[in-house]
Amino acid sequence: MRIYNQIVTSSRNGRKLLAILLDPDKVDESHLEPIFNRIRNTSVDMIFVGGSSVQEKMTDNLVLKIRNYSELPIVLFPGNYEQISDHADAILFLSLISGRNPEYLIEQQIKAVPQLQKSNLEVIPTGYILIDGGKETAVQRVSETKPISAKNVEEISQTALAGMYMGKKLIYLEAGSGALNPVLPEVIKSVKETLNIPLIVGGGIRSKSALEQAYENGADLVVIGTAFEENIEFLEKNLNNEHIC
Ligand code: 1GP
Repeated sequence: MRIYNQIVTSSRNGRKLLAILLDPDKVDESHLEPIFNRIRNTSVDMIFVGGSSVQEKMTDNLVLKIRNYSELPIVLFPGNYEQISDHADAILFLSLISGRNPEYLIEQQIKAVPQLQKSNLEVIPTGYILIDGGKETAVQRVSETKPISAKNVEEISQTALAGMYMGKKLIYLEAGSGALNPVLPEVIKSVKETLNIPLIVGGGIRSKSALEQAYENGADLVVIGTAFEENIEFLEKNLNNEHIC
């Protein structure tokens, strides 16, 4: 449990983690070299790879290419069971616990088993909670589930706690890729107070202040995709070489 232990240890020590999300469907491979030249100068801790609609083999292909440029841990953040690459280090074994679609609560997970059994991937059980980020996002469209209302702190906290009681090792609060509004600080704070497992927050984080706000309110790991996709200078402009809060 190398990656999970890193997250837990960092969480206990108050060292905040940052992951960059690369979507195989969106990343132009010819940009990988400049992307990783940028990432190398920042305090990014891991690379997440995944997307809502990615064709088979594209994930494996991207993971292998990333290996040419970076030694950072690669964590799969799959939209479905076809996005599993044995060449990554770990997989967030997601269950969309905000939704009520059995396909994303258990079916996809069962379909993933044959490949996981053959791989050495570190499997990290993760409760994935979709929260309204102000517009319909790909997760909502693909999973055909509704997000929880952004201000419904009670339902979000109870869902997170139910996830922990079910044995999830991480909770991921997701406003959706490209969300107009990131997860509210009071939601992050309330969820963090109820959990004794690490908390991931992502979706719509596009500024240094949004990043710091997420950390200050209890996010242990923040995931940034769109802001970096749109401007690979985002990290250098918004991070010093340190993001401990
Ligand atoms: C999406 O949480 C991630 O699943 C990242 O979202 O693309 O909005 O940064 P953004």
